[in-house]
Amino acid sequence: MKKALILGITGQDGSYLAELLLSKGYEVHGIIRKSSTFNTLRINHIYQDPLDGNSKLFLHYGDLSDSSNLKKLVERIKPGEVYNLGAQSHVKVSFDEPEYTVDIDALGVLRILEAIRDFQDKTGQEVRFYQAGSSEMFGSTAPPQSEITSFHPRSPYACAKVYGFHQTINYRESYGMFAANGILFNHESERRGETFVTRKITRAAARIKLGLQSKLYLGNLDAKRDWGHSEDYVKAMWMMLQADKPDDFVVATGEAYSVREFAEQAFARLNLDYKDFVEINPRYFRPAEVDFLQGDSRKIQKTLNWTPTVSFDELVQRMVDNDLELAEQEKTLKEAGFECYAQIVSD
Ligand code: NAP
Ligand code: G4F
Repeated sequence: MKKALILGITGQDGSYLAELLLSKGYEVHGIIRKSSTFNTLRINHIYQDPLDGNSKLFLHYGDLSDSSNLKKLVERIKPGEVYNLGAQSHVKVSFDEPEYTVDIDALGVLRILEAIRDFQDKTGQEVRFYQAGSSEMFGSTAPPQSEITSFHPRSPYACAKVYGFHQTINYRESYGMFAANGILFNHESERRGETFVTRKITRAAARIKLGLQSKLYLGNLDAKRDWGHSEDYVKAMWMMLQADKPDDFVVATGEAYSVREFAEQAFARLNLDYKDFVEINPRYFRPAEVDFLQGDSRKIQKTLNWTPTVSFDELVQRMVDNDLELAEQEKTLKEAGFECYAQIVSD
């Protein structure tokens, strides 16, 4: 039986990847962080207490800042594939917490690579490694961006991801490791974190529709992104580790839309005009913006036969419909006297 270890299993991509690997018969191990509240919401539906039966999903406490524990976990689990999706993944937050972001998103990659190298040296067993690189690495370089486009990172997050990208290649070239980078463009879903712009918009549009919220405050509406669906993108990660040789691939739809267009379409799905509800607030501007990301994914389409299946229209529809359902539940609970979803800051 194939065995995989996922760092970042509680995140959007980690949860879809865990589902995909379980459906392919893998034994899946995930690293979770100790938290004072439950942080396994996205994987509760696939988790079964190993004490209760025949579980194929195992969770372990760990953190990308803790190299000794990462080494122990790799030695104990003996995975054939490791997917590093763990990160402080919010670009704006990386300006507020640059040192922490670089520790986890850059040095964290080095720590897990070292843990794998040690294990391979000791056992001779191959461990295939996937590193979650980002289109943010292109920063201000003009679109369309492909594997041969140069990087010009514009945030602590993007600088850290560039480090992780090059270190992954360095371990491939220096030690012959099967180490692959995905350069993934923005991908969203019904499970997207609520502080990323797409989910912030779809949640707000649904809550506004039901009278639970009156305004939506956003930053730069003119930024353009190439948005796909996370379920398609985790398939690309898996394909990269099944390839004959390790390589780096851009994963993107090839189509770009502005934040304004996303908002327009999301509100329109609910028969609302975004202009009546969206206000610009400088709080959500970034010290440096990435204006235009649009990927050229012909390499992975040709080499690994990957294609995106969810269009922009379908993505917006699925996210809005999901958030309308959540807003309906919230409204019902509120009317029954329960306060179920506090509206706190959202970057
Ligand atoms: P996400 O939802 O923010 O999930 C991030 C995951 O990393 C969570 O499981 C989080 O755990 C975990 N994590 C955070 N800090 C950690 C630490 N110190 N040690 C170990 N784990 C830690 O992100 P995502 O959208 O799924 O993205 C997955 C990866 O792809 C990230 O590396 C991201 O930077 C990268 N990426 C994402 C996109 C995109 O558009 N989604 C595009 C390109 C690249 P908690 O749940 O405990 O916070
Ligand atoms: O949704 P965002 O926060 O995503 P961003 O910065 O593109 O980063 C995401 O995609 C990257 C891949 O390119 C990942 F590597 C990264 O981990 C993350 O998943 O912002 C998208 C755009 C930006 O231009 C931002 O300035 O939306 C603009 N925006 C406008 N108002 C806003 C807001 N973004 C957020 N988060 N909140 C706003 O109120």
